Amino acid sequence: MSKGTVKNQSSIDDLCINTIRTLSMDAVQKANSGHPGAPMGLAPAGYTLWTRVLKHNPSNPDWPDRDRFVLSGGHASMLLYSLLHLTGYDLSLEEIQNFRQWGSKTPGHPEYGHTPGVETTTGPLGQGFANAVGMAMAERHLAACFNQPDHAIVDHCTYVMCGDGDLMEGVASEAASLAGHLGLGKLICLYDDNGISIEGSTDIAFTEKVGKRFDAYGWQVIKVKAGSDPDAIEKALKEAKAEAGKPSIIMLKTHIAHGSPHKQDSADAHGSPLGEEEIQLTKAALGWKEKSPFDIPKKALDKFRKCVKTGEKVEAGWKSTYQKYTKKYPELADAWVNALTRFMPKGWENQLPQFTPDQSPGHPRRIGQGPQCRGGYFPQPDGRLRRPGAFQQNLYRRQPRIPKNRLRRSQYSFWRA
Ligand SMILES: Cc1ncc(C[n+]2csc(CCOP(=O)(O)OP(=O)(O)O)c2C)c(N)n1
Ligand SMILES: [Mg+2]
Repeated sequence: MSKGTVKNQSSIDDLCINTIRTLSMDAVQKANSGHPGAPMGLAPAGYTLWTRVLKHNPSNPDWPDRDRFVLSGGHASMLLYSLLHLTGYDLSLEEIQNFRQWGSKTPGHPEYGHTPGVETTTGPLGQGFANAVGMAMAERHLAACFNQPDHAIVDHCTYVMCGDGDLMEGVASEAASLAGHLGLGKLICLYDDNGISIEGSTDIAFTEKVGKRFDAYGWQVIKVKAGSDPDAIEKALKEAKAEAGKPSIIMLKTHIAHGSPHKQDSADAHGSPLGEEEIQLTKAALGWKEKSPFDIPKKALDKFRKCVKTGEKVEAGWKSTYQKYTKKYPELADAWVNALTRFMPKGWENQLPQFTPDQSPGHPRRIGQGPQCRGGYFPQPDGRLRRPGAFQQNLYRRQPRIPKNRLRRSQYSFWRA
């Protein structure tokens, strides 16, 4: 083993973490294709987030006020599939065994709308990170439009896991800059700072100071040296959640292919199966007792599945708030349903401004008038409802530009582009 230490499974936490690792290496091995290293290194972070912090209900992946989880490095998909199966989403063990097979629910990279619980399609590095920024913006916007002082029906965090490859991409930089500008305190990034990328050490092509860059963007930067320790990860997550005015990046020092005697900390584990022999050696090093591939210890499954009951309870709490909200604010509640179901009232298109080719110049500003003319009730960032009318021609423009970091009654400035 090159660096790092392997902690034998002495506790239920270790048993659960190793369950993610073994499922990931077994699935990649069976498919003879895939990326085992990142899921093995990120298993402690995934386990800690999903079982201790994430607000989710495996029985209802579409519950509107769930926390969002985005796996930006889609190549680490077996981490996500393991978590979905283990915590009780509608993703069977058979689907895990069919990883990367035609028609399965477990494609090489996660696909939105295909696998229950996958929040967005990821694979092109950096894109998931940017999507997460968009989700956090959406959360703030919805909260500003719909929450009332006595009833907060929108109050969730967005978590994104990303790797070196994501942070090399320009799209992630642009999105991170915007998130910092807007002070998106409910956006939390877990960065897999494993020092390895597809071609080898990050020394080859990625030596910038990531922490300093994010600090300059206006993010809270939290460094966790013990990136495989669930308690250290949980502490960092709590610190991140406590910072309401800035997004947070948690830089986790991890080991790609954690536990593998010959592949840990090596790019060999990035995108190839470990090999049958190495898997046996790794399982022995982890203190894994199960005999066959894909075996899941009952104790570990029981622990993970507690998420089902907890999730149902948390959603039930939200539902009771929502019911009170619908009674007290029936019009807003209607608008909320319309927004969620993307319902456009009949005849909305009649309110679009008309342009003819001779109108010059084809100024891009005119394009902005389109979405401003949506018919029907239009929820405003100040929580009031307005009916369509002449004023809508300049709906957004008439909104005051309220400074960043104001969670209520805030309005984004879309004039950045
Ligand atoms: C935009 C884009 N460029 C290239 C790739 C191909 N690719 C997939 S994973 C990867 C390396 C990612 O490195 P890292 O995030 O460090 O993952 P790790 O090796 O630590 O698992 C690359 C270049 C991609 N998926 N998307
Ligand atoms: Mg890496």
